[in-house]
Amino acid sequence: MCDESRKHGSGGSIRGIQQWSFGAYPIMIPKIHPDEVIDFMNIDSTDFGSFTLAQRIRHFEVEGYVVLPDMLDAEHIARLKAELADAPMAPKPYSEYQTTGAKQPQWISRSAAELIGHPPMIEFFTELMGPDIVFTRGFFQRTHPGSPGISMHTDGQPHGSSIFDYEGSSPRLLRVLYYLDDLIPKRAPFRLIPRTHLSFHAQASPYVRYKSHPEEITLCVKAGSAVIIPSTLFHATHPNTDSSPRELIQFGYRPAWAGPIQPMKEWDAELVDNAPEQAKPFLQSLNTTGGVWGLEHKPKGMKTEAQGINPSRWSD
Ligand SMILES: O=C(O)CCC(=O)C(=O)O
Ligand SMILES: [Fe+2]
Repeated sequence: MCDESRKHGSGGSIRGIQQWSFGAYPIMIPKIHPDEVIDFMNIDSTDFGSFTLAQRIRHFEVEGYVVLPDMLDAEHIARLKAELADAPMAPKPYSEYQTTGAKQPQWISRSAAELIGHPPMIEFFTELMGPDIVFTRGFFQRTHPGSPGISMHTDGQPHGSSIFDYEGSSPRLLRVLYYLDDLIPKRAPFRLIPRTHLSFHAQASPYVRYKSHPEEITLCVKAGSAVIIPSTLFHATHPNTDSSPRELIQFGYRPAWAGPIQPMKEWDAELVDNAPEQAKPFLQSLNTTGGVWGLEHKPKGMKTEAQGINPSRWSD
């Protein structure tokens, strides 16, 4: 799956700074600190393009990730990039080369807002989670040359946390990562530890972080691919040692019943009113929940079937 054929100029190294040139313009690539280097990659070679719906659901639920290739075509990627080109960006505390949009991308770019209800993704989500789905958060990230990798982490903590707020407390939450550039081995490819979302072991505490893990794998997906993970899966990135940045739009979704443990600040009503029609069904209250305290032992109208929990849902 990895494509190393795109080369960007020619390179050399001066005092820890990698120098690349595009014609007459030299580009300095800051060297990655030795502590930040992960010196191995187990590149995943799964042929996700051939997957049936049942295989996609099984891979997501059991392995803890699935790739949906070709979710965005070249024109769509170019439009998203153009609309987000001037988005105000803020650096992460650990590196000025890792930047994230100061505002959520759907409130800056109409195309990013439409992407919330992207029909092929919603078709898959409806099979995975049922039809009542809440969009929880959008992120836009630009990972510049010289950025160290992201440490192994989960995107949710069941009691809430300073990084993910109460969004991450939802008992079912997923992230979809739309990559706007090819993830080649040098350009901050995605890392993950399969099946960690299933572990009952204390080492799977979502409050713990790891630098790396011997059984982690690396995904080198094409631009326009979407990677989908449960919030409780351990995942990370490699550094960007390429000469060009890589951009990512990340969205959070959950089934409507799986609300957060504490109230969250609602969306600005005006932003929701002005959102594209295809996004609106997912821009529900962030406090939508099926949580009830007073349960009955034998409520009226109990059903006798439910396809979404069929053990056979992983077979066609
Ligand atoms: O940049 C990536 O590919 C992953 C980003 C990520 O995991 C995060 O922002 O929580
Ligand atoms: Fe993450």
